Amino acid sequence: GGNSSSDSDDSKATGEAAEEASSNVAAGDAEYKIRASIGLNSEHPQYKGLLKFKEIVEAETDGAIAVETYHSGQLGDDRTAMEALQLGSQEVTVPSTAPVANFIPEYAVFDIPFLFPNEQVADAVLDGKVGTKLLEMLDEQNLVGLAYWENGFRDMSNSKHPIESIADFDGLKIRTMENDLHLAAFRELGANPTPMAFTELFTALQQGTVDGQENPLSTIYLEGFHEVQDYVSDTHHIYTPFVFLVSKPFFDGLPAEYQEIVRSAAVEAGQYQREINREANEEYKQGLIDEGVEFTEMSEEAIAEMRDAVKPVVEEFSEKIGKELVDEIYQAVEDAQ
Ligand code: TK8
Repeated sequence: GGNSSSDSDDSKATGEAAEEASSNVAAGDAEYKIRASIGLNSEHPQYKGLLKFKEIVEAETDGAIAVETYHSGQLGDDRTAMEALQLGSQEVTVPSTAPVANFIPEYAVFDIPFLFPNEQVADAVLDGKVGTKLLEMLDEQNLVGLAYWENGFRDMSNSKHPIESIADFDGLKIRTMENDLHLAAFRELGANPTPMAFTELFTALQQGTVDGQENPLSTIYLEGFHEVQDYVSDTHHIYTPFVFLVSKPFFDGLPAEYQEIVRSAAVEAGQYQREINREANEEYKQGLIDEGVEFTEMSEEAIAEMRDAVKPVVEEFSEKIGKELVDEIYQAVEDAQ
């Protein structure tokens, strides 16, 4: 209670869910509090997207929903945050889709190497039928999926030598996300992959527990990985979406009007986040070069070689994902071009 726009207080939530939520609020006028966390730091477009979400939700609910934002895995890594949402002890997180495959095997469909030729096709598929279907699957995991944001095309970094062709992966210790398809694909390329939460990655690179990792240039640059990595190659081997998740127990307890505000804010903030994420890619590349990184542009032949090498992995995982869904996403990719 005690909201500044008290004339609309009556239309706001009443009942048990509201009381429970507002009892979490130590101070301030909000009836509901959303704790929203991400894994990347406050420099990253992902955090700017989260701030946009906060701005929209707080404005459109006249402050009845307060959004607290946390970056850098302050509330835990992707998997931990998802589990907190399932339990209802946190309200929002925006993980990469790759670790979601540990909860819902179908999510590995986004991990198929070289699936999306560009961001526009990714948008069309994610915002279309296939993406929507995958969002709906979250329900069975006590999660509500509202939108896809963008992590982006993943590139290689390492401390040993330039990666110019598949032979350069040989024996390299690579950190991957906690995702079986990623692990299998890097094994197939000849690397020695090990799964790890993002929150542990910088230290692992610094201490040499792993030689390298793969992430979009935005992350490599903005997280300062160039301080501990000398070589970057633009392999673009996998496109990783972010998925905007809400705790289902929390979402179900919101009045319909607020559910709609939260839903459209997640979408609108996502459009903004995709835009700023794409804008700065050249800047990140130049930034890395200025910091002394040796940047390798992969040849078409080398990419074709990588694509061929991981084909057996795609075959193997098509069974686990479901052949129908795999066919469906390939069709959607084709239709979007
Ligand atoms: C951040 C992660 C990260 C992902 C990874 O929470 O783990 O490498 O690319 O961005 O989602």
